[in-house]
Amino acid sequence: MRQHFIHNQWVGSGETIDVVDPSTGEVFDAILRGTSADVDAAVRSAREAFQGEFGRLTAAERGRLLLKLSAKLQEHAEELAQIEARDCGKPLKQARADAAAIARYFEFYGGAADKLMGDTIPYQNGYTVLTVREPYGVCAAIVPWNYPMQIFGRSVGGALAAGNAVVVKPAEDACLSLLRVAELAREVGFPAGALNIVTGYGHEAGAELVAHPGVDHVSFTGSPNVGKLVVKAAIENHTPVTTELGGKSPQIVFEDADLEAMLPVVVNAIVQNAGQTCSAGSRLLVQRSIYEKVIGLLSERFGQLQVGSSQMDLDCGPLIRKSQQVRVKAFLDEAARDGLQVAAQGRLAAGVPANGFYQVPTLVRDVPITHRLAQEEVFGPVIAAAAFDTEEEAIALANGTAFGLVTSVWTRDGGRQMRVARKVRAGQVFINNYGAGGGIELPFGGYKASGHGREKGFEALYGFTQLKTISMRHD
Ligand code: TXE
Repeated sequence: MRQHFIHNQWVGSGETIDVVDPSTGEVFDAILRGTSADVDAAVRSAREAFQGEFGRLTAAERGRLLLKLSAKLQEHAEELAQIEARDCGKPLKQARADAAAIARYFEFYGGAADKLMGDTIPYQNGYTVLTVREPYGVCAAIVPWNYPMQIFGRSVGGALAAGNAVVVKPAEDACLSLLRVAELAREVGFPAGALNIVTGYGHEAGAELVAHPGVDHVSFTGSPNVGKLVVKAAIENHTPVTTELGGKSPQIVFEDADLEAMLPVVVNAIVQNAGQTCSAGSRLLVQRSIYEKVIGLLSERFGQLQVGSSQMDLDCGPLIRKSQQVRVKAFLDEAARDGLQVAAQGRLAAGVPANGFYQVPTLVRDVPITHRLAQEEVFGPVIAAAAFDTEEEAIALANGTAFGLVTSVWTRDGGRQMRVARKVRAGQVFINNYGAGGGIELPFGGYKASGHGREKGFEALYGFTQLKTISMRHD
């Protein structure tokens, strides 16, 4: 049984939550079901660190600590990948990429810690005005189960680099890698309280944390509905919140696109992590003149996709839990009832454990923009394809959902690339590529219902600081 990590100690007792291997459906561990007392202890510990040893570190010293953690994470990359693969059901190669990514986040933010600067502002004669970026104090991070290590890296890495102490509430479905990361942080010398982790349910420990008056900033990654609850709870204390709430991201393919380059990228963008990716390329918009050709070529590729356990390390692993499997199936059942046609599906590999939460990759064609399959986040390996005639129509379809996280544009026409990039309402646009999950250096976040604020890249550091303007009259 795993305990909470508070003030550099393993603490807590009481009720537990089973940890299930999505590849087999078997329980293999347990975590503590965190209570309000646990959350309170973690927030107090973070406050103490911020006001004490951690808060006194210089920016360069903080940066060095993050770099040390990055090196440690690299040393333990295979161990962390194995933990993540089992806990999340990810194929090992994907978990290895996540282990490399968390180390890279700490490397990036370690290097950035002492480069976070303010401005001097020309003002009236006799004044010197400057801005300084100060940490909030105690930052809370609500981390989901789809990319525990990556999302921890981007939210906690940035928050620590900016000088905040952190309390993390990871997802009840997958958090074991993060408990190991916390232990490694202690090994490299993070002062007690700089990083705390309280495990438990979202509606219990998570809700307690975001509503805690001792929390100065919240970053939340999860579902749009819970995102709203989190914002409402935080606003009671005037606590600022950064939200990343998923998407329904389209890849737009024009008739002059390089299909050989596009096809594997489109497949990967929906199969990666079994489609449980906020930035999954879950919609495909193809110009009508090449629509049938693209559906044909993609169908061939989908037909070859194999689904298996994390250890089998195939194209696609299981979904995180039974309820997610049921949810994805319900989307597909509804599509079938509404007469939508499945163009192609992958297959379960021989020897797949019987009780895992598997869903084969599925390509659904001619999905009207009004259909739920084109509007809502399925969070499974399901891609909704549709044809368009003109550039204007492609942009209207791309913008035709509540979300606005990522869009890609596939065309060789330079003018069109930039016109479409500027007209789509999305936080990230990729031209002739798709960066689901990648690009630690690239600011990432949503327009519209996909969220508020930016994570990743240098930009994220601003979100973990508050700006103070100091105006000095000297004449
Ligand atoms: O999300 P939840 P779920 C989307 C995706 C998925 C759907 C449901 O479409 O199918 O959400 O997944 C914590 N106060 N995404 O139910 O419940 C919870 O413990 C504070 C998109 O797993 O939003 C977990 O740590 N925290 C997404 C985290 O929120 C609360 C990633 C996410 O859980 C809470 C995951 C509360 N009241 C799901 N209730 C993305 N953007 O990548 C729950 N939590």
